[in-house]
Amino acid sequence: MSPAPGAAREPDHPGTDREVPDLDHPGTDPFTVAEVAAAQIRALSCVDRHEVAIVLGSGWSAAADLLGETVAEFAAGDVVGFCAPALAGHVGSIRSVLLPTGAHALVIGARTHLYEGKGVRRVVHGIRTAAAAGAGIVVLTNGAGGIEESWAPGTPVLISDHINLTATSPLEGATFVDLTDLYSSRLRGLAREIDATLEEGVYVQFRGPHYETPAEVQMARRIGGHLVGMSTALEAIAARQAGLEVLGMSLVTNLAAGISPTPLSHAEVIETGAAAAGRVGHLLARIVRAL
Ligand code: 8IG
Repeated sequence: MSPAPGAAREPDHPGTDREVPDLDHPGTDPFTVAEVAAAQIRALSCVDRHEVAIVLGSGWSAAADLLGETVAEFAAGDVVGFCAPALAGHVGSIRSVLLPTGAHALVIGARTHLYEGKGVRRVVHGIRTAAAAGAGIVVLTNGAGGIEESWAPGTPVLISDHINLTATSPLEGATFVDLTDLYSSRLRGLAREIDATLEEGVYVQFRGPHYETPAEVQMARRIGGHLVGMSTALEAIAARQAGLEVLGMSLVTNLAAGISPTPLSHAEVIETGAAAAGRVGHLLARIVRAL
């Protein structure tokens, strides 16, 4: 017998006894796949509800050990719809962490980027899974290029808004979602209670994977951007659709192209991230406890 269309291209997964729908099949409802993934996470972690989700981007992975007690950790490839990470410097695991407040956090170190070419559904699957796992808040972190000269590499910045230059959306069909105050002013206020010196800026998402030309960075600046990166905006849109409150934070790991006289390198990004890891990890842990 041939399988139903859109069914069972994923490998075996624990916590499910039904056929796993294929996220990439146009006939598959991505929210159904997220429900299956959330059920697997419940089964794997024995945690019924994760109240907060945290996506760890470049430079933020040290936070995973500082947030609280890791209750369970699994490879992204063990949960339906998640992909193994494409890149060195990106963690590929998903953790269930018990916070000191008694809340449970789903810590997603396995981000799929648009530039991987796996489609927008994969990019936002972690967000939809977090919502299905019970999260009401998502913290999106990333490494980014800084347009503001005064932001030295290693500076954490709160995202106040975004400009999506990817020419795509995670929403399908006539789904008109309001994005006013997408990066919750309430949550930014809580973050600034932890560190009053935190700066804020507008994040501009490019598709990548190349970095910008200096002219593109000047364009991003003139249209109101302060940070350039290759993630987060699409995830934030999906989070708003799913009813999540969003806190976004960038770690400036490099000055954007043309702002600094030296060319960009991925090695520099990793190095700066590593140097800032402890500091921003502690900052993130303190903020998450206050949410
Ligand atoms: I880390 O300068 C990091 N990610 N687009 N530009 C873009 N993405 C980035 C950059 C950058 N630095």
